[in-house]
Amino acid sequence: MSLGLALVAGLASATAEAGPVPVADAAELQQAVANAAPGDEIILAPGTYTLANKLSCTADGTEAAPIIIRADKLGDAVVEMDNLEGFHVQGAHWEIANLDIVGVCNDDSSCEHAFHVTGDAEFTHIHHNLVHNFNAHIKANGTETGPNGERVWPDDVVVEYNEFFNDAPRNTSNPVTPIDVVGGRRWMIRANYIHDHAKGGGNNISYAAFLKGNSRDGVFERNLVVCERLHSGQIRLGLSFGGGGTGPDSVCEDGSCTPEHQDGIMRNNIIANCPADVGIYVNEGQASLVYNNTLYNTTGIDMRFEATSGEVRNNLLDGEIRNRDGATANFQTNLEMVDFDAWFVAPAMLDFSLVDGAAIVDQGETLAEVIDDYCTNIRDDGSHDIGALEYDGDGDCNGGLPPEGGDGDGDGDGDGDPTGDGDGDPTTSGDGDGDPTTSGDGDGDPATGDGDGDPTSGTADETGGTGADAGVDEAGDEGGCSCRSPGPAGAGWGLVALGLLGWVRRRRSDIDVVS
Ligand SMILES: [Ca+2]
Ligand SMILES: [Ca+2]
Ligand SMILES: [Ca+2]
Repeated sequence: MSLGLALVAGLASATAEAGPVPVADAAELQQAVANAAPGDEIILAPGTYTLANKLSCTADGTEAAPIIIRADKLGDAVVEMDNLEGFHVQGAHWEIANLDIVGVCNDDSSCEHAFHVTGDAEFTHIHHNLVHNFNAHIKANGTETGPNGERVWPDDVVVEYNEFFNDAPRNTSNPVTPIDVVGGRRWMIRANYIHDHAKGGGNNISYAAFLKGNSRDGVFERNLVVCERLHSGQIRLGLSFGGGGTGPDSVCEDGSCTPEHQDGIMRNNIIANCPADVGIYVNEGQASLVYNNTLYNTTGIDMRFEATSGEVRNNLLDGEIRNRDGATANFQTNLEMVDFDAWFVAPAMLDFSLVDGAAIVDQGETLAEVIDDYCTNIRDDGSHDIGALEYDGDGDCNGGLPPEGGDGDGDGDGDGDPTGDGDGDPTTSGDGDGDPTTSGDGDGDPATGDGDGDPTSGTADETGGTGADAGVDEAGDEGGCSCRSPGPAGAGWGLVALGLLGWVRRRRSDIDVVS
């Protein structure tokens, strides 16, 4: 056999080994994950999978050959968990999609994470999943697993088109935040629907999502956050850089938790019904950009502490924007204390169709980092509008759930750099994992010992907030998940036109039938 033929044969053999891996029960799923190799596509047949143990996703996929775990469509497969965490992603290039993942623990403190993303789990892609009844649906943190035992963090993770919620406030004092990320770079949190996160125990403070731990270059865009929909009470905040702060410094990038985030952007998000606190909270967010968000029925936007700087522009809200405790962000062209009912058709139903657009249409600054809007409509009428929606006559999306579409990175500049700065360099900063301090993180995670700081972290609350002043989370680290649903718009988000409530009922109904 010639060398060429041998190579061809080798390739054919490798190809034959990769590919679809059908599974039909939890034991088969567990085995498929344990044996996973690049190119595997683990496909869950319709049914319910009750995990006896967490799934350790340790192999490395590649960009060309990721390791995929999915159902054919959302609703087919229900993954039930009665343990601390479900998918523990530690290798690179895992993609998990179309799963209904539900925590079924009797004790809320025992169902922590559907997804725990740690170490060099680069390019994890979580999309089109329905994830409910966890404390931190997605949790991410570093581990001391670098080549020389240095702490490394998951970078370039994409969480998009997922729904995260809880049926009831979590009866726990552990951190409750559906997307809880400590360290890591270039995280993209896009077009997720996060609602009804609430912490029934401890300090009663929860966030929809945060990136902290001296993480960098994070993007929140086109997410829908509804703090209170199925239930109400407690202190519920929307999106955050910094959350309630992180400690000790050894768990943060560069061995320092100040700032909590660098060079992040929040754009084109809709955040609603967080009456007890702010919709956007930046805690030690250096060079943070808060652009073109709509915040309905929240107390506003807080930029807090000396390490916080950046720009707050083109936002539309019925609360206020504040620099607190030494923050020095610039505010431009925002509309505060707005009477939404006077300008929009049915804001309480998330219908932001215009009644009177005089104050917002073409009244914003044209910002290079904001190319499209919440609906992926390119802002191309020459003058940007204020808020998450651009009323330039294109399309009929005026709120509701975030639609599928756009150019992939959402910034419309086609350079593949989700920061939208048009510099076309998505890897500018490297991952900066070189933290030589291995002094122990004191996280005391009783189950996995993986340094995620969740159940018993006792992390110091460095911000010292209380009550409605919030912005604090008493235990530090937690995370949520978001995923996307299959194929073209239709299965989930496509039902927007029927109304958000109708959509939620329909999906629940579908799932009930399957299970
Ligand atoms: Ca890394
Ligand atoms: Ca315009
Ligand atoms: Ca347009």
